[in-house]
Amino acid sequence: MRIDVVTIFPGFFEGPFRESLLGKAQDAELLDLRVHDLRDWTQDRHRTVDDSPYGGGAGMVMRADIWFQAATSVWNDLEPFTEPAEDAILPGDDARPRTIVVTPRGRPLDQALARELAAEERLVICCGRYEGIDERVHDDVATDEVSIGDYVLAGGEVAAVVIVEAVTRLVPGVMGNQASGEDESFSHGLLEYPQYTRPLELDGREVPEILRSGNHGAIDKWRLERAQETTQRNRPDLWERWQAAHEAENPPST
Ligand code: JEB
Repeated sequence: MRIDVVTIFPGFFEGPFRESLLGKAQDAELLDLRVHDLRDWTQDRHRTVDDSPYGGGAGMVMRADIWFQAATSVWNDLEPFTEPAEDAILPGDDARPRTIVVTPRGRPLDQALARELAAEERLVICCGRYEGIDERVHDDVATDEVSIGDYVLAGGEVAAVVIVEAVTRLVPGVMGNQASGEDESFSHGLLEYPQYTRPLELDGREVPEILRSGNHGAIDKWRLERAQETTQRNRPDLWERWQAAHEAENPPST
């Protein structure tokens, strides 16, 4: 899988994309992560990417023309200022790869969307700053608008790292183990059960007796009950959905 990220802060991704699993996946050529500096597509002395909003208002907006040039180069694998060929992919074309603009007004990222994106051969992620990006980029560069949650960040870079991590861990062979990242929280609709390892006792705090009993039926039952408890307490929204999906096994109590 190839992922291109376009940003005015390319240095931001150096750590996250080189560390641990992502670095190893790139060495193994399972992943091709490329980060591009949006300012490479500017022409002026100050490498300007923003301007004041039409209609007035606070702050600055990222210019559509710079984003159109950058996206066209990235889609067609061209250097900045290279003229696209006759048959090149252009803004608005149906043939463009999934191109995500991260924005607080996007589709909320969840495991279903991560799975959908992990099935793509190529992704492009566009990171805005300031008050956001000219709407024409949302219209004709983006195929997808994605948000990582209901809080306001200062820009799209952190959101891009989150999306890359959630997506790439689902690409076969990228995770350290071979469990393919899919038998965990959210895959079965409940939060994960608590986990323990050695030491057995830590300053008087013991690992629950049942996990050492060897009774796998009882262990499964205990884990399900703990998962149900934490889901009910921390995520009433998920709990309602899970209960609805399991009505048959869990008949309403009187
Ligand atoms: C993503 C961004 C900004 C109004 C004021 C300031 C580009 N879940 C999320 N929260 N915030 C963002 C996001 C995602 N994905 C996000 C891109 C940009 C915030 N800002 C700051 C946006 N709108 C600029």
